Amino acid sequence: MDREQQKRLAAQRAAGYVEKGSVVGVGTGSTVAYFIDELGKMRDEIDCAVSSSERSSELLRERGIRVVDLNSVGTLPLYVDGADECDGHKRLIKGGGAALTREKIIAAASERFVCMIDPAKRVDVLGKFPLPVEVIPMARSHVAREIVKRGGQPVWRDGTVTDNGNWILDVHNLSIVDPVALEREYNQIVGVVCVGLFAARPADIVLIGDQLMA
Ligand code: ABF
Repeated sequence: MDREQQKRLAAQRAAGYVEKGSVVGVGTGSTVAYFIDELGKMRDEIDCAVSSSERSSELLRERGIRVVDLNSVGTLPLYVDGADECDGHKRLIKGGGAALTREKIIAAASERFVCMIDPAKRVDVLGKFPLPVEVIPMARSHVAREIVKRGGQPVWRDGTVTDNGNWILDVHNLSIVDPVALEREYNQIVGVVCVGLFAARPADIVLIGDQLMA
């Protein structure tokens, strides 16, 4: 089964977690695009969506799904998103799609976070995928120097501006044996808006294709 079929299966399985009449938190990326397709088929059974990116908002609206601001709803019952890497403890690297900050906010505001991956993203130790870090533009060089001091190799994702008007540094050559500690450490660097480690708040359920990760 190829990667796209795996992604589509995961999205179909994730749709099964959507409660009737609920507000659904929606992530960003190509796997989420399949999930949005599934939501479109059941749009009369959901209330509306909270979206993690302008791109996902556009896809949702094209399928007739109302998109609302997170501030207008309370805690969400469900957030569904993809990831770039996932370890055996459901901790994730996210942000390849430059939507990490809003994704992390909605995940924090959701009772259940269902993450959809294809098998290639399942790793023992996070870090082969460069770790995205969203920074305030004026702080890019300062944050890069601080990351170098901590053993990382940051590369500016030149040309990418996030939906929040910020920039991204991708940190290479990491072997993240303690993702919670690294998330906390990078979060302390002045100028960092968000770290693409979802470890303090990992996924609750991980779908690898249509298989539930134990
Ligand atoms: C998004 O999903 C990003 O955090 C992550 O980079 C992306 C994975 O995208 P895809 O599903 O296209 O592989 O949430």
